[in-house]
This record gives sequence, C-alpha cells and structure tokens, in this order.
Amino acid sequence: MDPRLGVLPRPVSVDLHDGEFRLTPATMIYAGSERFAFSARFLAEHIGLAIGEQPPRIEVNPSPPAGSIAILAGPPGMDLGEEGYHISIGSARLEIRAGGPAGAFYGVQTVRQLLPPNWEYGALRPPRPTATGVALRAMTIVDRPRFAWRGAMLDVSRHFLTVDEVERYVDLMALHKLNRLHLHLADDQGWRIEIKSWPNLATHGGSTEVGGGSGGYYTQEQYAGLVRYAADRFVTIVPEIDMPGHTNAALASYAELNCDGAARSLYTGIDVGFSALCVEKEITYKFIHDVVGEIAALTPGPYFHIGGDEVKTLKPELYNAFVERVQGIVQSHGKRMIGWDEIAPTKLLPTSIVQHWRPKTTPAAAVAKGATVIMSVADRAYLDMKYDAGTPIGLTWAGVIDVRTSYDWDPAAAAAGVPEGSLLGVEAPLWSETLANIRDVEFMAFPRLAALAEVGWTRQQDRKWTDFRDRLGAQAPRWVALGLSFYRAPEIPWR
Ligand code: TNX
Repeated sequence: MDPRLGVLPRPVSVDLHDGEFRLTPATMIYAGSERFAFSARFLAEHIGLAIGEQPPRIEVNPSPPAGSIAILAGPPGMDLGEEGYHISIGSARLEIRAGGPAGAFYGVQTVRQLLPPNWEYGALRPPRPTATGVALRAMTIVDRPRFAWRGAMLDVSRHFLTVDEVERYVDLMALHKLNRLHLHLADDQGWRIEIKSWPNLATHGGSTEVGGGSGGYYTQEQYAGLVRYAADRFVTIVPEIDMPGHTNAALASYAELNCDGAARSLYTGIDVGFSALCVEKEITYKFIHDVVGEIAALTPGPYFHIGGDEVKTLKPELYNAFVERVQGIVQSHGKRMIGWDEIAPTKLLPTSIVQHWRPKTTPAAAVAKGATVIMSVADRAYLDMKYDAGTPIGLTWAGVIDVRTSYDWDPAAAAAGVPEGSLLGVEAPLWSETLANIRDVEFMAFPRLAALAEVGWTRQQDRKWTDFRDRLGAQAPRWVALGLSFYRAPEIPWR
C-alpha cells in the first residue's frame, strides 16, 4: 500500500525515495533538547511493546548516532513556523525536525500514521515482528498548517461527558493535528464547572441533562487536569459560558439572577432561546466577573468564549450593551473574548473573535472593526447535523451533511466580506441535544472531524475530494484499532 495513503491531513509535500528505515528492538529515540522530550516519549509509548521486550529507550542528545530516530530543531534554512515539521526517512535514520515543540509533536503524529495501524491497540497483539523489525519506506515530508485555529467543540451541557471521555476526544484531535478544544460548559440544561463563589451552579445547575439523566460537572481540579492533559498534546482549551441566553441552569441555581427574582426550574428539553440573565441588574455583572475570573485563573490559554447566541428575549440595544460590558470583564481577566456571530454588530475590540455559524449571514461588520473570525458555518462544520435522512441521531435544521459536504469547501470563500487575513481558521462544533454518550459523539464526529481537520490544515490547492476519500478510507484499520465508533459513510472506500 502507498504509505502516503495513511497520512491525514495531507502534508504540503511527500516525496518517496528508494530504500527503507528499519525500526528494530535496538532502535533508540533521541530528543535534541528537553523541548522535544514529550514527543520522543509519546512516540516511544506508542511503539510500546510492538517491536521489543521494552518500549524504545529515549535520551536527550543533540547529536544522535546513526540507526536512531531523532527529533531535532530545524531544518536549517527552512522556516516552518511553530507547528510545521520536516521528516526525512532513510536507511541511516528517521529524523523529525521542527521549529518548536508543537511541530515536533505533529511530526510524531505523521510518523505514527506511517506505522502499522494495529499498534494503536496499545497492548501486545501477537505475533510480534521479529528482530528484523518493521520497515518504513524512505521519504521526505515537508509540512505546515494553513490555519492557526483548527478547532473542535464539545457540548458537555446538553449531555455531560466525563473527563476521561473528553481526554479521549483530545487524543483523537491530536492524531488529526487539531489544536483548539472549545468546551461549551454551560447552557439551559446544565452547568458543568465548579465555581467556588457560586457553588449552586454546579451542584444544582449541573444535576441534570437533556432527557433527565443525572448530568455532572468538573471540579476545578479536574478541569485544571484536563487543561494540562490537552496542553501536553498542544491542544488549547477554550472555555465557554454561554450568556446572556442559554442560561436556564444558572437561573435555576440563583433566584437573584432572574429579573423577577424567582428561580427557574431545571430544564431537560431541547428548545432554545427562552432564557436570559437579567441584564439590568448589577448582581448579574458581579456574577459574570466572578465566573469569568475563576475560570480564567484555571485556563492558561488566552481565550474566553461568552456565547452570546440566540437571545430571543432582549432588544438589540440591551443585548449590545451587555456584550460590550462583558467584553470589558473578559479583558480585565486577561483574556480575549470570543462570541458566536450575533456579537458582530457590537463594539468589538480588535482582539475579539467572532465564531461565524449562521450560513446566511456574514460577520463582515466585525472584521471592519479589526476582529478576527473562526469559521464554523453550520451547513459545513456542524457535526451534529445528520449525514443523511437515515442517520438515527442528530438534527437537520442546517441540512444533512455528508462527508463530501464537510470536506469540499474553502473557508476563505465561505463568508462574504471576510478576507483570508482575518480568518483564524475553522472549528467543528458538536451539539449534543441528541447525543447521549461518547459512542454517539464519535459516530457523528468521525469521519467528518477528519475532513474538517484537513480543511483547517491543508492548503486549498493541495486538497482534492477523490484523493481525500482514498486516504480517509485507509484510516479504517487504525480507527478500528482505536475502538472508534465511526460512521462507515457509503461513499468512502473503507479498507
Ligand atoms: C444552535 S450554534 C445553537 C445551539 C444548538 C445548535 C444545534 C449556536 C451558537 N447555537 O444552541 O445546540 O444550534 O445544532
């Protein structure tokens, strides 16, 4: 099989050469400096016992001997940015070179996709290769991403996911070189993060979910652990507390957040647009200050997402004034504000970011103020839309989205009045009204998240549907080994 088929997203260039590198029980992995040690360990752990009695040994050493795998700075004279990498595989060594640790990690992910899929099982599956090892075809790969923002979003409010489940999603993102995980932490149906100054939010507001299940929430310690786990894999967590709408869980937890002073009942249905914080009360801004402050302190990444979508109960002047005031609060906690595209007409700071989701609108007004845009147009990027009319779970309000529809578009051409220079990148939201567990999440995300990963990573001129379709089909053995419950879309030649 052509080894190029395994690599997804598609790199800038892959050139095959004659010869091969042999990975044997004696192969060692060297990191040129401490910055690359995590990636060296990741690769050693991935290889595990597949090849020898022990996982490969790793060592930090700037000039590794022949016969080894080396992760080094460079390559000299080539600037591939923080996330780019260069791989050269020859009989004498396998070398990954990168400008920074993220690039080294992505180089390792590419090497992983060149290794046998069944190594993903993570446990010894006899028979093991003999002492002669496993051969990797000689080749040179040069790669770097098109966009800085290659995101995914999980809605843990409508249906809760455990920390382990979210970490699994992070692992799947890392394999596809995705680097932002946006967590939709609060909505009408559930508040999912502990706030020490407003404890009822989690204990009461987090006690249910769509359909009436018991919900759940992350303690601050768990959330901090998740942030670290993701950061190790070069995934930045973007926390979202949706406001002023989508707030029933908060309104049920604290009576004073309601204009009439009466606490709402918990909500387990799937309607949207009925709830709103009382934007005229001062306590509301104290609440927001406290919530943003606690979450910002736990989140090293520079972003805080305030939602801002689908408020059907507020006049535009009140809505705009609210967003502008909250923008100041977010900024006072040292973060850049992100909001759904309803925030585009408000007075935005140039550091603020608009997440464009409504297909028939444009966030051009925000771009005129210097703000930047993340493309999540619902008819391309929404992973909760059904694949076709027969898909047993999912919604259809933005249409049905088959794999080709999620792949075959150019984010730079998808919003009128938004030049490529104002585009941070793409993000694939996964709303969970109809997704009860991680199996459902995986089924809706894969293969379309892989398609969107390539939309975000690979240059437009290097992307072709037929080429992608074949590489996608070649992922099946790896995804099976990972235990992924992906949808076997009929148009893909699965292996
Ligand atoms: C719209 S997208 C919403 C969500 C729903 C989603 C379902 C957005 C900013 N708001 O509240 O979950 O549709 O597809």
